[in-house]
Amino acid sequence: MTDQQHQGRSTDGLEPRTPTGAAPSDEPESAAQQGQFLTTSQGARLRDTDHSLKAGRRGPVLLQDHHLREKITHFDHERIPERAVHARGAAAHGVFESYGTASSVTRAAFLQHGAVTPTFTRFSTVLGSRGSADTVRDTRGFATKFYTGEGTFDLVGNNIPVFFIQDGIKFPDVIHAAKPHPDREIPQAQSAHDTFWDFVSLHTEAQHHTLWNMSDRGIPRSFRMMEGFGIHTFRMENAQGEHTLVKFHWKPALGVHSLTWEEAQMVSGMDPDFHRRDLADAIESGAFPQWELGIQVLGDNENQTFEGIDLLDPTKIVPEELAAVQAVGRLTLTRNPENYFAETEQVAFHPGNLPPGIDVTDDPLLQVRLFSYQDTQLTRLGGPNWNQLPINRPHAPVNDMLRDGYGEQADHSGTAPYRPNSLDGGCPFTAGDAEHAFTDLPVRVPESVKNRELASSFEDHYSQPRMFWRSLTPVEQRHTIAAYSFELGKCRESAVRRRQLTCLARIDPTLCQRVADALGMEAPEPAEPLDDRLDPSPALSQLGRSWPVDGRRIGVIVDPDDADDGLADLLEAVADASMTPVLVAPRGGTAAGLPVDETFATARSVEFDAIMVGGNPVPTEDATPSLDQKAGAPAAAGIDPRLALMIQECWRHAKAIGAWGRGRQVIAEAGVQASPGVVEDDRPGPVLDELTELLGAHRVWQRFTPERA
Ligand code: HDD
Repeated sequence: MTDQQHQGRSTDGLEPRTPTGAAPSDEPESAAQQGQFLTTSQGARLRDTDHSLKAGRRGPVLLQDHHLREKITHFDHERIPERAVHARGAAAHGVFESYGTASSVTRAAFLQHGAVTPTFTRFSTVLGSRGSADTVRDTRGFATKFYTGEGTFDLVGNNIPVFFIQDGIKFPDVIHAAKPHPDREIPQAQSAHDTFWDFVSLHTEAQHHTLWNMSDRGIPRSFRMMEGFGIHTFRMENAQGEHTLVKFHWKPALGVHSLTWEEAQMVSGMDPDFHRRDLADAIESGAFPQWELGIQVLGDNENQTFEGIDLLDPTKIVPEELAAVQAVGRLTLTRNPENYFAETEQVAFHPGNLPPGIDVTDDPLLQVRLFSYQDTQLTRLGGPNWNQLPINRPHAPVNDMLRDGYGEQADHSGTAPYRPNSLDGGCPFTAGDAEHAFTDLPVRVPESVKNRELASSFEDHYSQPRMFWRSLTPVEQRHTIAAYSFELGKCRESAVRRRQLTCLARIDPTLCQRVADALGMEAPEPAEPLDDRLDPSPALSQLGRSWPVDGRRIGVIVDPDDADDGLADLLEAVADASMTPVLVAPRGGTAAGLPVDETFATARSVEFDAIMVGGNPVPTEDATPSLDQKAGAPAAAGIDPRLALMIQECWRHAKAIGAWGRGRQVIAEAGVQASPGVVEDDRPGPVLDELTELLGAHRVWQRFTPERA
């Protein structure tokens, strides 16, 4: 029998459908600022919306004013509870194109050859409130909704492949420890405080995730330059009914890149929306962010282990050198949301949104998540009908028997919302495999007794952090040492610091010693021998490869009174290389007839991936020498101190610096000598070519000396 749910639908080209099957275009027009006249919510045209109805010009406001009451009441209820975690986020619509390479392991239609599926992806920080800064040290959420023709698939992952805890029952505990202290509600969006380090040093399963957080992964340069991970092991089923265990990976086309800690802190102050802006700007400019979705195919076995690694333990990875990540499709983010609240805020993900061919495993973290996400929306989105919000509507036809409740938008027809029935034609029918039904895979549950325990393999908390540490290059290790030194330096309780040092001793003695030195404490000996059972995994390092430079921002600094016609060619060449030129001058207006984008009063080095200096602008009256002194930079004779600061910061952050013409003298006066990553020429063209080459590696890594992390 054919199920009505699958008539005439394919995976691609789908439109959102309401529970009654109505497309959004059938709905009343909800977009504002479009019609000719302003109306009430009931459609009555308004004569005035600026004055309340009063008893006389100077008299009291009348309760009778129904427009006033509607306007104020609606405003009073505009806010909804922010997410308990991942409150701050940015999102984009996109499209997922399947390569078909996963068809041997899954029957999911959206992973078959040529399938094209609309998507919505939301990136987030975990700890901060909705208004917190983007560039804090934190894990980033990476959640994608695939609106497949067989039902929505939500891949709700992070940019770090392991999680803090092994059993979801501890989630409230780790979040209570990491969120601001309950008395003063500080610090905001930070892990650098006592309760966080108290928790992770007591629950040592968290050490692996924490080490990733302290590495450069905790401060991404851009959402577009992050990996994503499904973290848990999932189970797939193919058309022949065979099962496979898999782990999901997102690989960014632009590579994985990070800020330096000083940059991250500066950006938090000068542009708290840095990542949000970067994502929206890139999409708007046509530099569409892309990721390849890959899977590690791990075979299914009774123990659910791979090379001795417990696949049900979400604090463990499977190194790519042991199981290659196989590309199965490509995600391209193509469209910014039109309304932040309606889309980015109201989108609701749920790891239990699974299409036929993909199922969960018994990972105890995932199992608890299956309850939590459904539940949290009841408070956050005000009732059980949040799936009817436009952004959450499946694109597959829905024919459920859920009825009524707050926020019900569907006008369900029929008299018998139960099955079987004899009054509504007995419909709807249930589907079998042939009609693409979702199947709970018939996996054998090992005979056991009820208990509150984990398998003994979950007790290994150190072999993988040690592997991660040993996989980092020296410069990445130095950044990590600096991060621990900062975070533990913010802890007031010496017992907490000492306990965390005992954890570091089991990861690596040098790491422990260097952090202890920074804290002025004694480094403890490891309580157990170091666990070297896993070889380093070079894939875990961010360095050593070259990547496309699309969307990188190049600050072009000129003297507007001395700029020539070549400037237009230079800006065009930057854009032709898929990067964004930003024209910077001491003052606004134009330079060589081109609009100045940023002035010395608004621009700061951290906005740019590289700079090119092409002139020596005369210091203006509003130049602030104190800025120069604050950064401890030597006073530079004859150049604007804000420009000197910009050049010196770029130098400190190991960014490529280019100079042509009179700009060569400027960078020299700012204290920048000929050295790797400093490109000089008489003409801007060759400078740009070399800068572009250097940007492929993201930074001039040689510039980070052992002393300067
Ligand atoms: Fe979670 C949101 C990722 C464990 C409970 N989580 C949330 C979001 C992401 C993750 C990306 C934001 C989704 C969005 O943009 O709307 N969470 C993870 C990952 C985990 C994880 C990768 C482990 C592998 N989460 C986890 C556990 C629990 C939760 C164990 C509860 C027991 N998560 C929630 C939540 C949130 C949430 C409180 C807040 C808002 C929401 O769900 O919709 O229910």
